[in-house]
Amino acid sequence: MTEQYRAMWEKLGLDMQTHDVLLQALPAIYEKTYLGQKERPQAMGFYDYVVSEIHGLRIKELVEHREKGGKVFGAFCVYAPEEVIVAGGGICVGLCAGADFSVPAGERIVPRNLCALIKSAVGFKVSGVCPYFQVADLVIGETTCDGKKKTWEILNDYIPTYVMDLPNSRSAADRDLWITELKRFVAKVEETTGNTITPQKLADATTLINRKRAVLQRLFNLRKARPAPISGLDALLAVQISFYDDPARFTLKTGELCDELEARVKAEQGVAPAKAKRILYAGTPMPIPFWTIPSLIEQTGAVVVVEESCTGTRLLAGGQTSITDNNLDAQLAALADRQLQTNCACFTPNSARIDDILRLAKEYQADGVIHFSLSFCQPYNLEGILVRKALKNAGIPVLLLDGDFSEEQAGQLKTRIEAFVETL
Ligand code: BJ8
Repeated sequence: MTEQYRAMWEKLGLDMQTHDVLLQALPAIYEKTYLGQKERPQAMGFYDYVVSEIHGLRIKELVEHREKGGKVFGAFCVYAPEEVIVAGGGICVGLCAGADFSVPAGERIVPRNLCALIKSAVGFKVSGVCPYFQVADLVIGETTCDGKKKTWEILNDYIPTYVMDLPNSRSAADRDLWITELKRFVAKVEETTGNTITPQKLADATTLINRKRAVLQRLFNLRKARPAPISGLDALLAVQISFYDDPARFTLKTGELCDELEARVKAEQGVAPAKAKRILYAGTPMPIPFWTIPSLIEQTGAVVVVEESCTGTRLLAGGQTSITDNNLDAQLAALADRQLQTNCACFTPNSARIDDILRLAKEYQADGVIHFSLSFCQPYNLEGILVRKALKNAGIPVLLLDGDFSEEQAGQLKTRIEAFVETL
């Protein structure tokens, strides 16, 4: 893909030399992690193609959108409301934040004792190797953990960054605050795009995003089957791509994947034997291309059957956003009510997350839970202690891990994961 897109990347101001190094490394990692898997669903070919074109075709689409006067919004959190962006005629993309490659550049700007996700994201922007950052008109930050909320002030020197004030608990006053924030965001999107967000436009956008959410929920429901019809690695990839791809296309192609998985479930065909150990992943999100944890788990012969994370069930929390009537305020309230069911560890108390993990362990027949938190992520590392206590009380085996995106860490995690799976 390199030659075909070179002029576009140069125009976007990418650091071509460093970008070439990244592009050379990615195919080998992908091949090693993904293409050797056994019994892969045929429909995964679509996601393989999307990854092979991740800096190509999708970026071209975003550039073309901008050439027609459209705007691109970059986001880092499931609390950034894609529905509002789409209603304003914008495109929302998840920004790159899951590679060790960009961490050293990030560490030159922000302290080393921040989680790898933040350092990777900052590194991608300052080193000019992420075309998504280059094509974005505005970054949406949010006040979740301390690391993120202070990083936005620094990132704003490199790219315009708008911050949404997410409350850290869920009282009636907090709900009001978040609804106010959504209204403020509507005004920001209107100012950025020059388009007015009408109730009808928001209803249409909500319908589109609801469809994407519904197909992802269908994918997760199919993973409850035994034997598991899809690997944790492949399911994670589909979710990661949902943050980048065109929502309508993604919904269509993921529907095709689900059709295939449904046939597999009927035929009792799986990616691993029915007796393979089933693992629930809980913890911090796994942004593309961070595939280490499911890869290590599945190398042991176990299967990841569900992820309690924002690249998993937390993304789908609250189900469908109801489109109450043709009234903007009511729709924003419905959006807030749906979003506030996402149990991010930045909330306190956050016992609903623990209830969720217990429920998911049962529904997906998990033999054990691996809770992974990025190092220096205080919310998830601390909440992991409460998760472990609750799971132990329920008699569910649990392993608490923390780490980063590096190869060295992967070696240590491998030993601990292997030992845990063996005990199940
Ligand atoms: S709603 S989980 S996507 S904030 S890993 S940057 S918390 S120090 S990512 Fe998240 Fe939204 Fe919450 Fe979900 Fe901070 Fe922890 Fe780093 Fe994190």
